[in-house]
Amino acid sequence: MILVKLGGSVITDKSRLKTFRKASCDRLCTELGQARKALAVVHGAGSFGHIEAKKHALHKGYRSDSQIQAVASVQRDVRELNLKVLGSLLDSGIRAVSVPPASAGSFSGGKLRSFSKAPFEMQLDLGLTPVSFGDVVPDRTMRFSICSGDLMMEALAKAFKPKLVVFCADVDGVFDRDPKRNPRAELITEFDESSLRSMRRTEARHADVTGSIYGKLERMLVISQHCEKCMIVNGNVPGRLRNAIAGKQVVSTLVVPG
Ligand code: IP8
Repeated sequence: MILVKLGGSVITDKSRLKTFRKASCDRLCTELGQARKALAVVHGAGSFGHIEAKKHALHKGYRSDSQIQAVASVQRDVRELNLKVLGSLLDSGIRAVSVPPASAGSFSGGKLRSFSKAPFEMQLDLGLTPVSFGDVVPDRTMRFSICSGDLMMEALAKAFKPKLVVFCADVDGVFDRDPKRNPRAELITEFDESSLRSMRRTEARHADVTGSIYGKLERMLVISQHCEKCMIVNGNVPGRLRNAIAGKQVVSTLVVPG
């Protein structure tokens, strides 16, 4: 099985509320459609989730009744994005079905406490492609919390041990410095525990509601222990995802355990 995350920064414009990047999403789904392999897809929330979730501090859990309207509207908004992604996948010939995180997992303290692979397995057995996403979820101690798409990626990787895990980002991979600010930034082609240790912890103010780059990379290192190959590719460059799935050499960061 191949597990793919379509990053929120690729399929949406993260700076403009609820702005879907349809052309990018359609192209990535066309590339996925050419894979002809069992597939599970997870997508981020991008500007359909992060902007409003941050404004109402939904990642901090229940603070006051004033947040409740936002719990409902952010849930609706990420489902709106999910429907758009399903549309792109179906148009590419992929028989995609939606599996929201709370239908497979239960959460407390912002963490996934139990996960049932059955809702995904049943769809895969039918030849369908399950599609999950970052969402606002019920939480036993916080009353509600945010489940990131990356958390679902980790749960799915542990449950299904995929051959290949691909994260589609809006950059070529992990760099030694911020490539958007520093033109001399160099791509790290192989990222492991020691690369993580030598990285400065990203400051909290650079983090979105599901955490910093540092935390995301920590999670990818865990994922890399449960699959044959885990990589980050630039989803904005046509052909990268297709070639990565075909096993061809592509510009990327390979995330390796140990
Ligand atoms: O974009 C975030 O999921 P992510 C989910 O995968 C919400 O980190 C609702 C902001």
